[in-house]
Amino acid sequence: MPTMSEIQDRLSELQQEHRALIERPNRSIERPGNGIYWRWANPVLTAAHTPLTWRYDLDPVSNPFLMERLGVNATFNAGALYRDGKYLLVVRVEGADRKSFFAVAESVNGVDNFRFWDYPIQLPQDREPDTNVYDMRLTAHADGWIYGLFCTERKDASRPEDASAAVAQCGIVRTHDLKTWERLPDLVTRSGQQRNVVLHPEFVDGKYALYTRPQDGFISVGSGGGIGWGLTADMTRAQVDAEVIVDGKVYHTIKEVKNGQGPTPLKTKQGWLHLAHGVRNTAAGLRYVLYMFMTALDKPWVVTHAPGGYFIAPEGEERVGDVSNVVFSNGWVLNDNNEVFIYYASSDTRVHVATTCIDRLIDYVTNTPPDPLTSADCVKQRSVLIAKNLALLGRG
Ligand code: M1P
Repeated sequence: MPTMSEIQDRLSELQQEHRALIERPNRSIERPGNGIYWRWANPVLTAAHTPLTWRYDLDPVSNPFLMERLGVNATFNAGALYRDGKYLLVVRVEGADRKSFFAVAESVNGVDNFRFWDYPIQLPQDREPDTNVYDMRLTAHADGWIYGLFCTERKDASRPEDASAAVAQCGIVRTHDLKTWERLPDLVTRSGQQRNVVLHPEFVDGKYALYTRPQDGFISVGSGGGIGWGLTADMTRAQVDAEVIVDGKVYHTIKEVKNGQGPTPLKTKQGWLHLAHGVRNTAAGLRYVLYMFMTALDKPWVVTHAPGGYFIAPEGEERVGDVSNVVFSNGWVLNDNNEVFIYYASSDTRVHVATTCIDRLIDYVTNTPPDPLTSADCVKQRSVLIAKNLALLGRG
């Protein structure tokens, strides 16, 4: 058996390693880069950032080997909010037992030193209990509440013989401080399954507006899919009776298989800025990338600008993880200096940040040409750019 002094040494070593990870300064990379955004070198959150008190039993009597008792597998897909000069993330934390839960981590500069609050969020279970919850989108709504919309997953009771058969729906909570949460009934729609539901921050025609993602199956969207849009009069009994598709799936594009709204859209003078994920299939499995579009200020369900291709695709270590070749974002924030912090997760494993500003994003979205949809038209599109550049360089 280890002696008390050996246990103490091991604890000090663990604490030192944890502190060094959390306090490690981050740095932006990729200059000169693509001019649209800058990635930061280190992930802002990993499983190892979770407090030791969540994972180890620190009592030398019940845990003389100071073993990890409740492991954490991953931290990813974080909702985000900027409040009182702080960057707050509601992170999807996945235990070694595969269950996800939510926990708040905060930082004063948004790029490093993220620290989890002492306890994860105790999500009220006063309605139909959830088996698994994930991917919360935070919306500071014009009604004064902060809403958290997330995926609640439960066993599909109609298929007891299939242990994997599940139903995904949109769970809803609201809060003023991210500490006390009120659980509201799940969103009711006409779709059998829903994921990636996001609340628009303003009333539209006096109603709450929701971006949805109707789907037939748990993984596959089937004949459904696309980013939908619907209205509800009341978030305490949210029900969307009619969904229109804002941004659909398109053959041979980055969103051929499925797509989904990312974080709550950002309001700009030119329109609503949207970040979304698009999914295509490959021989190596699904590939998730992020893309952007803009919708009209007075009609947030109408796309006005849609740059072609992806905005962020997995790179380097981002390409590898529990679900490889995935980037996913459900949180970004606009701070008081018009800077935008994009929190994106890679391969369902860790959270990264990329930074930019509103003006760059507006320029990117409004001036990047759309996807011409065929190889021949892509060559024509690129040739126009090349000819212009060669003329500018005196080689035209
Ligand atoms: O594994 C990739 C992502 O898959 C799902 O997203 P979607 O419903 O759009 O396919 C979610 O489970 C998400 O959490 C996950 O990151």
